[in-house]
Amino acid sequence: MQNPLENSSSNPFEIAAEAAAAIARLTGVANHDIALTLGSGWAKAADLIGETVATVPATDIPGFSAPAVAGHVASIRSIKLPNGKFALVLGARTHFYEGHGVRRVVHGVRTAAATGAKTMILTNGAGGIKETWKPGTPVLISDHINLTASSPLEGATFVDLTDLYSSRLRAVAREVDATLDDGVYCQFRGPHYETPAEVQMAKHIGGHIVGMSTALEAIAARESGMEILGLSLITNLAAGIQKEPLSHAEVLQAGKDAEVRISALLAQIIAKI
Ligand code: 8IG
Repeated sequence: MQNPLENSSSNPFEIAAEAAAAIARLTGVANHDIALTLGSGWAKAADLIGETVATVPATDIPGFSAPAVAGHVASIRSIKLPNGKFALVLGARTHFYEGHGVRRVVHGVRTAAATGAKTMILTNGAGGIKETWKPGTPVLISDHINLTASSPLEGATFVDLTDLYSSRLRAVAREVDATLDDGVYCQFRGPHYETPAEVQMAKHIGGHIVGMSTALEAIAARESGMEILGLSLITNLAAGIQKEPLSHAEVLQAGKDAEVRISALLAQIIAKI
């Protein structure tokens, strides 16, 4: 079945509205207040933030499809928070490197906005450039550099990206954990990791974190009027910063080791939003 988002004559916002309607029908929750995309290492957090009301396979919702990478879960969950609000958890992220186009990459964010979510929490597993960060360190994203040469915005849509990663929400996160460091996230296309020279480039242009997601999603979230919190789990030091070669297995292991701490962190942040 062809994904409707890959048909250039379709309207991505209409498909997001259809997806939101399907989520309302399949979860029984008419509107969501906050949405989360859980990247590598963050999946367990969903269990801690509240009571899961419904779990829906992402493939039952217009515009979504099965994920390409082991360790990413293809489901959408509705969670009732202790304060009575509802969180939409997007476990299925489409990455830009999959080559399905940027509309598919940001469909989860646009769907979240169409369900009523006013806050978008974007999490990821990423490489760290700051040598003081050990694998397993969560950091706040303070800003990004989009190195994909792409944008989710179509036509002459000029969107301001000042304070894209909300300073208010970063302050909320620091009320929970005052030791949280922050950094500028560089989104590369991937799926290869960077060369050490590319990591040095990222460092020289002001980057601290390297990854393959989040920036395009944040742009779409801002376009949709949501307030954004970005969190990276540093699962490895970026190529050349660490002496050993990078491996996906190591990345998954670092995520597992940090899971309990970062899940609790995220749950406590959400309780304060
Ligand atoms: I996890 O070192 C993870 N994702 N681009 N570089 C890039 N993406 C990543 C990395 C990394 N680690």
